[in-house]
Amino acid sequence: MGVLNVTPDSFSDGGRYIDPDVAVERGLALVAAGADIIDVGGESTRPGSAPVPADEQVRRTAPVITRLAEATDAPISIDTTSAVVALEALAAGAQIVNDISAFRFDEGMIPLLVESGAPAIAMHTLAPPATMQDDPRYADVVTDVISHLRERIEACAAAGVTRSQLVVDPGIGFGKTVAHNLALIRELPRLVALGHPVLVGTSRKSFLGRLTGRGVDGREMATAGSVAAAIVLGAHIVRVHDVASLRDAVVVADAIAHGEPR
Ligand code: PMM
Repeated sequence: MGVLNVTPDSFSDGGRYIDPDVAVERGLALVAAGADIIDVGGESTRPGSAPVPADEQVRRTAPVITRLAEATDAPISIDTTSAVVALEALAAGAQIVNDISAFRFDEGMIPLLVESGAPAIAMHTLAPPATMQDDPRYADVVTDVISHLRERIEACAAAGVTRSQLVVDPGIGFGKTVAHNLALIRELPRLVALGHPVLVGTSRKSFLGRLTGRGVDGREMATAGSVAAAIVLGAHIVRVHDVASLRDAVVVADAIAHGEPR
């Protein structure tokens, strides 16, 4: 999954793709570099960030999704916690909903999944981005994240979402210390055992900076290390900014985990 943030303020690519022409060009470049999914977002979720109104998210993302959907067959996901934004994105040609709140922040989200049948990513976050990094604590991070995601799957299923629609994501960096992030990746097989496809998003995140001492623009090799580990430990989808740089690491880790591609 390649990241396309149509935002002025995302932590690593904020402001770069706010012009729709540049965003569409970037989205197509991600696909040409090997991305199987383009994840379009109109709201930064960096720690401390404030929510962006739904109409502004729609204004940023819908025109880009319309043009991308005309230009490529690669599935497009919409990275939002707002049901209105997700609905407009699906109408514009997106096929997947990526919700960092696992459908908790907007009560319209689960009904939208039932209505649309769209595949959807349920990510764990301890709290909204504004406060999530204020001293995050767990009894046991891996057990707590898995029980939370299991609870969200059950809430979706009870409302009529088909289980096969759902992908789960431990939410690396969302209300987590470095130790929490490392434990979640190390113990990924326990999340894989839930029986849903697993997405892991480590790309350029601050725990990689803390481990390597590098700024956000120098974390590509650190991202490669984390992505390779996540794939070998069972991740099905990895969400990255620089698909061109990371494709080879993904191909090799995938071949080690599952055998050569046919
Ligand atoms: N990380 C960010 C945004 N959206 N969605 C999912 N499913 N998983 C993630 O880890 C994730 C996400 C962080 O912000 P960025 O778009 O600036 O990388």
